[in-house]
Amino acid sequence: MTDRRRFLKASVLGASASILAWGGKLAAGPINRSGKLAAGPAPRTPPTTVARVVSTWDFGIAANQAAWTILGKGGHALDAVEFGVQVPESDLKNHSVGRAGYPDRDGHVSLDASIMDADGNCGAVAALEHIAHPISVARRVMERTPHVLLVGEGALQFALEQGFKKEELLTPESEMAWHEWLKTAKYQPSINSEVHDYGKGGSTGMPGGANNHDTIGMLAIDAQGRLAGACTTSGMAWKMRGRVGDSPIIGAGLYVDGEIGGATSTGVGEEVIRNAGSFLVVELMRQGRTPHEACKEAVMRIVKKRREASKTLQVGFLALNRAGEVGAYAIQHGFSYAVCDAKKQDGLIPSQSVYTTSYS
Ligand code: SD4
Repeated sequence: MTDRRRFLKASVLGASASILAWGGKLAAGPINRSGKLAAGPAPRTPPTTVARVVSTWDFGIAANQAAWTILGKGGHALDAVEFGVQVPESDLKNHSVGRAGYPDRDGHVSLDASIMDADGNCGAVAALEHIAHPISVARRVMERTPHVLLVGEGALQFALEQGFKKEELLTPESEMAWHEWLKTAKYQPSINSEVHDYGKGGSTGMPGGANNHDTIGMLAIDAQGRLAGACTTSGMAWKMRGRVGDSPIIGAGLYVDGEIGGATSTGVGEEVIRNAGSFLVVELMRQGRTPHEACKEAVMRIVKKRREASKTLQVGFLALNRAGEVGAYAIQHGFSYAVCDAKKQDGLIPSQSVYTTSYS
């Protein structure tokens, strides 16, 4: 690099840093040589003022309805997503999110969650134990700490300092399922476990309950056009102690950009992390793809890299752009997403997928 180019690069970085320090609101565009903000590419879609909330899987219907109690009254998207995903976090029949989530292979229920708003504010917790609403702890991380992600003991300590109650999250039913699993201790993530009856074993033959993974990811846009997202899970059942999935990783399980839209994911988190999945979906929307096209491309990246493995694993993406358009795509048949707005509060839409054979 020539001295002149080095100098120009340094000036640009310097200008950028001083704008950030000043706290001014950055426009979409890059910073030009004079240090002024240049106009960036215009977002493809105009913002909507029609409130809408979407979330993963059929348990998203009830979660959306809770979110709608806030959105429908003109409330803030961030409050709506936090309140909405608390529904599956509290549901004792749901063994993949919050209380009653299936434990890791050593019997500990450990939870992952993240939350993000349109301005890039975000917070997350990972491997958090004993707290029934990890999404609310994630929001506190966002609003009351200088950090983005707290994990394990530190996350628990912070939650307790914030007044959250320490609880036993392993229910007798989940404990029984874990003991059943210990008989073989075979770790085998199942596809679309959420669509089976809770706790009945399902067609995967997993002892004590088929739903060994399924996450709620929720995206909302409120009547003022503000976007927000939340994602919460107990992760893969019987996972290794300390394992963290995509859900609390900003850019993997969740990403929101107020100029473009938001995305969230469900399925085998390792595959989503490898591809920075939700960030990728939002960036593809920035380049002009619809939410559906962006989700499909993100899924295809995984499939291309993992052609054999992808035949037996599930990953699904769900996206909402700032115009209120919704899209989704999954590797396997069986992924669905719930959509709620002023017209219809209990919509459930089957996602398109790469493979059409149902393994569930
Ligand atoms: C994880 N992505 O921990 C989560 C699990 C999940 O549908 O979404 N299951 O990897």
